[in-house]
Amino acid sequence: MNAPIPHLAPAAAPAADRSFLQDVLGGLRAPRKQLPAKYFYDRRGSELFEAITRLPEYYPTRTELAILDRYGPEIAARLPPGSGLVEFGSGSTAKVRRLLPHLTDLAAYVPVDVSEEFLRSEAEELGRDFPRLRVEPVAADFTKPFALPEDLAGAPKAGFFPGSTLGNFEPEAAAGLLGSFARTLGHGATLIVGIDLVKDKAVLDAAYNDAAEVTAAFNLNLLTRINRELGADFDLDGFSHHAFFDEDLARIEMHLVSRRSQLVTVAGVPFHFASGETIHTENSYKYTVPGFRALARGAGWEHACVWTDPDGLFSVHALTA
Ligand code: AVJ
Repeated sequence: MNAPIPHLAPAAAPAADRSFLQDVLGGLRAPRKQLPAKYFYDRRGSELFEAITRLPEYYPTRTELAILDRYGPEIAARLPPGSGLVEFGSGSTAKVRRLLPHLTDLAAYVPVDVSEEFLRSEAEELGRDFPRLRVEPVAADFTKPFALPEDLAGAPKAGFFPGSTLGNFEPEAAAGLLGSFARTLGHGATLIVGIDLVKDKAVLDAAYNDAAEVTAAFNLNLLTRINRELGADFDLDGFSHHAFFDEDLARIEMHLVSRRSQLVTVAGVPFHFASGETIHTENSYKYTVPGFRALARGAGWEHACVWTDPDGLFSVHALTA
């Protein structure tokens, strides 16, 4: 048995909460404090992210949607006929809705997401809007192995991983994830992936430092979530949002900067923050088209096709296993 954790009833905490606690304690104990970006997306965090996607400075979502709209028929034609379409980390179904009108012979659409409640409600709504589509949601963390619905065993598979979510992973982990998608989907599968592209630093910095400070609220909401779910006492005024593009590593880094020397307690465990010390909360890697192609190849995927917008801001790739 684990030692009892103050402020929490371990026996009552579901497995997901326990790994949240372990990940937070582990991240704050590291010499350079960090927290996994996947925990941004509680209800409020998901709402704030939706608001980010509508900001004038945040180009990725609207650019990717424009690519899907413009090349939808071509993208859809890359999927094996009669395939089961698996979306990794589906969240909102806004993106797949752009492809579904061109995918009339799908065996099923399988949205995979950890947020079970949101997953079910989105799946139901999609089923109402596409009555001939079989929707088979799977509540799972796509970074860990999971099983596809058994009735799809005989169908060819396609994967959909939009939004440049892959950018949240270090290149080595990103390659590992692409490899695990290949194993989940099987031989002959197609994977459609959205990848944000390297561009002018000023454009990237602005996208993560919006004037309305929605990204700052999104970043700080992680502390609010930790306070509420893990019995912590982060002072929200004691931390500020910091995001910048590192040109050498080709990634945006987001941090929460301690504005003073302070002590914070998480589930009874004290953590000291020096003034100016940061918690690294997110990486968002950007790729060139050849750079992404090389990453995909190294993970066992053949690069079949790429679509971009006229300004070269964002890319959608078709890969085959
Ligand atoms: C959802 C990971 C693609 O990295 O651009 C947006 C998350 N973070 N603004 C991104 C995010 C800050 C987003 N991804």
